[in-house]
Amino acid sequence: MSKYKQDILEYLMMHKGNYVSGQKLAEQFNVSRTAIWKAIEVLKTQGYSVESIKNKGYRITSVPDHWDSDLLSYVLGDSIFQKQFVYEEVTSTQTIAHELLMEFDEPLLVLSEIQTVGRGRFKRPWASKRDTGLWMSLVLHPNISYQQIATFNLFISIAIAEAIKNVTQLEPKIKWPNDVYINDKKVCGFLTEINGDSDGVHTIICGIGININHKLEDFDETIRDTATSFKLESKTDTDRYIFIKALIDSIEHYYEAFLTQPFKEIKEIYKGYSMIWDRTLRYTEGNKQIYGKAIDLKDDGVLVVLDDTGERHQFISADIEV
Ligand code: BT5
Repeated sequence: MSKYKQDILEYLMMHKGNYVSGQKLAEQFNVSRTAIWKAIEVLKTQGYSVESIKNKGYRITSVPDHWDSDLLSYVLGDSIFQKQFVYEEVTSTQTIAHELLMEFDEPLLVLSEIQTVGRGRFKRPWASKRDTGLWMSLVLHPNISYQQIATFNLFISIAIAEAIKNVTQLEPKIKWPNDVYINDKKVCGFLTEINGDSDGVHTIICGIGININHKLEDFDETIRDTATSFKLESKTDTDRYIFIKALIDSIEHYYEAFLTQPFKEIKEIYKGYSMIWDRTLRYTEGNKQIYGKAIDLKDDGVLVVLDDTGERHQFISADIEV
């Protein structure tokens, strides 16, 4: 049933706006009209609105707003992420991705409606409310040196910021090394984990969390003043399928750039999105904490910060307090 459903769904989506007769669908997929009717009923139970008019046929009028694996596969088309895993609920898509990568050699996309133990860097919690955001992990197999991985986050953060800007028309800003903000509030955090051996990095597991349709009360008190969502900033709902399509396209583009170009080629684009220049901010890395201004981002991704006394500091990853 699932295969029919996916085929029928794809066909109806391709002809969205038009009616397609049951007879036509039956011929197309070489099944009975009853089988078509049953598949349409399944689509309806999964949140699709399908109009059916006598002598005209079927027409999709709206799609579900929850993650549906068939619709996702249709929307992402011939993306490099052909292996997609969609869950209702997981502890963390990052944990699932680590398990799945043992079984598959190709790029993987792991998505869940809710995470019960979503995590940020250094095991900090990541709030992942149901039906509101995008909680996703991507598995990639780059075959690169340990040195090269240092700039991966820089490419990915541009990919995320650009997708947000294109879909929402908002002004996302990158907070080095792994956050995206809108109007000084955090809308996205991502983390990059790697597997490698003595030859270099062979697997990247990149977990991305983006707040999309959250209302203020969807954030608990601990982050209500510091977090934001597309909805809170634009006062309108964003179609998560349109956004994920834009995001994956953008990530594929910048991942290709990461593999083929040095960071300096896109450094000016990065700086244009960056929110940390010309501001005195608090930088914390391990036990080290300073107040200073970022003055340079080197080609290898190292951030150079000048403190109040004029001393230079270099960071490869730090928490920055805005
Ligand atoms: C991050 O960590 O920002 C990386 C978050 C990565 C989340 C994704 S979701 C899919 C995948 N599966 C996972 O389990 N994780 C990844 P960090 O820089 O450590 O920031 C964590 C801090 O952000 C927390 O301590 C909170 O202060 C804040 N925070 C937590 N949830 C948030 C949210 N939904 N929106 C904004 N801020 C949040």
